[in-house]
Amino acid sequence: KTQETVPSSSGMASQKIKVSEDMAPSSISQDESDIPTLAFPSISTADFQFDLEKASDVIVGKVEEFMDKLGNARLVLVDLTERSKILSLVRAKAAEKKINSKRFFTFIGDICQLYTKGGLCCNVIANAANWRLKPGGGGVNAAIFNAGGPALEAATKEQARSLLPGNALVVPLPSTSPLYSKEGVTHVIHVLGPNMNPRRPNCLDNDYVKGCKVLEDAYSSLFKGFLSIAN
Ligand code: AR6
Repeated sequence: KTQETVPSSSGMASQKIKVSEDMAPSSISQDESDIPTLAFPSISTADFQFDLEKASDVIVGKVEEFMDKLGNARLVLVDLTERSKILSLVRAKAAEKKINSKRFFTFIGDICQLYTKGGLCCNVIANAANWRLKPGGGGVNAAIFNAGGPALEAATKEQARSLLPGNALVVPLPSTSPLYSKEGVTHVIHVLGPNMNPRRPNCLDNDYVKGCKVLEDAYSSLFKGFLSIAN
């Protein structure tokens, strides 16, 4: 592997240096693949138009709550670009709360190519889903269903046909899915967050009391789902 295949920018500078200079990439993937790791996007903050300040408070609060249940597992918040406002907000708030950066960090990249493009081993990825658990619709949902292929769609249908806001659904990925064979992802966890977009179903009309509660429930369900398969 060349320099280009290691994380182009992983929120934590120290991690970047470690991956690119201190260790041989092959030994990294070996060591890292033993660590249960959940990569998750920021639920509800793009198409569902949830306020970023409020969402970052919820994310950091929930991560903090689950920290001592993690064991050696890791949580990684992912977004596509280094200009991601949600990643900056979460990084700053996590640092303020002195959250262990080995157990929780941010990462820039496509959640469907974390291993092949970013050198980051994540055995579980979360999806910001729609209530019908349908492929398409843009955002990270379209990307994950696309990368997961028909095997992900079939495995999802086997588990459930719909999801209520604030809930998560753990889907074991068949080894025929490219996400499994290429990226090492064994489970996808679909999460349905609160919606503030009037053009999408179940819009909460800016009710952030309810919205924050639903977003908290969504992350609780996600992290509990992850822990149920991590250890
Ligand atoms: N890798 C990593 N992060 C991504 C990727 C990716 N490939 N694509 C988007 N993000 P969104 P929502 C980030 O809109 O707001 C869908 O149509 C993105 O920058 O995907 O919960 C579903 O079908 C943002 O930070 O999810 C639902 O109807 C985060 O992922 C609806 O959108 C979430 O953005 C859900 O809306």
